[in-house]
Amino acid sequence: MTSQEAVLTALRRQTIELPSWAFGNSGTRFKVFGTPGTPRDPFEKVSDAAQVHRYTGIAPRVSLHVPWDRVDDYGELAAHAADVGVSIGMVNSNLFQDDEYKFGSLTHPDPAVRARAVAHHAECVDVMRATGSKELKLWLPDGTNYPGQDDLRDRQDRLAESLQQVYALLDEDMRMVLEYKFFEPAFYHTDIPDWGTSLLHCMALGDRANVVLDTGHHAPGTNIEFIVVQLLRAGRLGAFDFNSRFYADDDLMAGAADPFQLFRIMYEIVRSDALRPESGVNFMLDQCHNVEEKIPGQIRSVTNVQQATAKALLVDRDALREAQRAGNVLAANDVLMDAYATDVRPLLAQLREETGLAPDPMAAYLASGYAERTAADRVGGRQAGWGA
Ligand code: RM4
Ligand code: MN
Repeated sequence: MTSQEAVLTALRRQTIELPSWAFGNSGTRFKVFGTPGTPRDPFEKVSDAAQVHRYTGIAPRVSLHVPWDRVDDYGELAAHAADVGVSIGMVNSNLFQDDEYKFGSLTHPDPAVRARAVAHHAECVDVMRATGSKELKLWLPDGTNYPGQDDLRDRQDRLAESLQQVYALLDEDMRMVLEYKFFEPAFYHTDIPDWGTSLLHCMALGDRANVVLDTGHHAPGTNIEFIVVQLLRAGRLGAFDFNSRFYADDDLMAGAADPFQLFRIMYEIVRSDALRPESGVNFMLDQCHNVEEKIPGQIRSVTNVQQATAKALLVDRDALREAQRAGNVLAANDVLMDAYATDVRPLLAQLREETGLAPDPMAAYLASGYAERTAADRVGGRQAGWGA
């Protein structure tokens, strides 16, 4: 059995990055429900993210989204982050909210629109320089709704050229991560629908371009852990966007829909020794909290990922290998299921207590009075969120 100390050592080094947009109001196409105390600007989003770190101890970075997190002085935003105990993580670009992008952004038939989409990344890189961020994240909404609407192959060529221009904007110590999504907002074809397409573009770009795996961006039944294995083998897994899906891209709390899948994914991470920060995989959440409280929603998600990780670390890999070599199917399956069935909550409570944290982050946050204070303080002003 893996020693408890080895498990704790690995867990002590784990970090999870939080999305700033999880703290703003979001919703469905039908309704955005407001929440008392919702941040009114990016500074308040960062403050809320810092609460998640304060109680979990493993969420020290906040991912920004441009333009949603546009501020006059990004240095000031980074300084604020440091003041509240976190730092700025990835910078996410936005290629889906301008009228010009109706028929695509980086793939658009009109070179002027493509140039505009590339130029947006120059702004993002400036934000990275001002905040100390080292990762630029791209998710491409481009695609078509009808067969024949545009030329599929030309769009790939245009995409490759635009991506090269974006890649060229990066400083030497910066990298790019490229996300895929199988459908939506386009319904017939998507220009980066899967990990293979993302990987091909990353490989054409260079060593500093890697794939982002958003757990919500696959067809039902897809074996996501297998994709994780392939990308790790190729040294091209740049980041996760963790969330849960029941139907499509539901952006629900990580581990809520299928904690066993999350465990299987984290097992492959542990198996390939990719949990270490030096492995270059950024473990991020990409979620929104439409009906649940936002800070608690993030705390729950972080602890779900942490629990799945602890269980993955508990897998007795020697016993597993032995059973696999012997062709003992049931024994091998048992080894995994044993680890999955372990209640790791006491172990995680111990981990927190040794660093001076409360054993139960959710209870500690709820007892802190932060939600009541912000609900009283953040009155008036424009609410920041989607489209802000
Ligand atoms: C996409 C994708 C991106 C996120 C946007 C808002 O579905 O998951 O990561 O930034 O939504
Ligand atoms: Mn995502």
